[in-house]
Amino acid sequence: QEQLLPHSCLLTEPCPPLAPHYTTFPTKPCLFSAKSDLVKRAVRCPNMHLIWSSFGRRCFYYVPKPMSWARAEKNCRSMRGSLASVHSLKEYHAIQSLIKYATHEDKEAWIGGTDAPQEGIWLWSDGTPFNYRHCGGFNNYKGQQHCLQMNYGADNCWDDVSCTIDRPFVCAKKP
Ligand SMILES: [Ca+2]
Repeated sequence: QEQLLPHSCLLTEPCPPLAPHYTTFPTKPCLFSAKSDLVKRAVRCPNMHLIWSSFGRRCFYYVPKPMSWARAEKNCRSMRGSLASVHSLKEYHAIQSLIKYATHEDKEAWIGGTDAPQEGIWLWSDGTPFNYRHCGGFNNYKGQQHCLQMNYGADNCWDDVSCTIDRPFVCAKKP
C-alpha cells in the first residue's frame, strides 16, 4: 500500500507568504534562531514536524520519512507539489539549509531529477528544464541508477542512485 502523508498537511497548511528577505535564505543553521522570521512564518504540520519554507517563488518542504523516489514524488503531488527541482546554486544552497535546519546534518535526500525514461537524459519531475548541474557525476553504476539524490559524499554533491532505495526528500510547489 502506498503511504501518503496525512491530508491535513495539504488542507490546513497555507504556504508562508513570500517576503523579500527570503531571497537571501540563510545558509547557516545558526541564523535560524528561535525568534527568526523563518520560524515565526513557518507552518508546522501536526505529527510530522514538517515545515514549509519559501525561497524565490516557490515553497519547499522537507519530509524526513525515507521512501523510494516514486513514493516521495507521489507524496509531494498529494500536497499539490512535486519533488524539488534545482535551477541555481542559490536554490541548491537554500534546499541544503532547509535540510540542515531540520536534521542538523547534510542528510542525503531525493530531489526531482530522474533519467529513468532514457539513460543520460535528465529531467525534473515538475517539468521544468534541467538547466543546472551541481557537482557530482552520474555514473549509472551497474546500469541501475536513474534518480537524483543530493548531499552525496563529503562535498554534498549530486549522485545518481537506484530509485528504489529509501531517502528523505524535499518537495516544492508554487504558493
Ligand atoms: Ca551513482
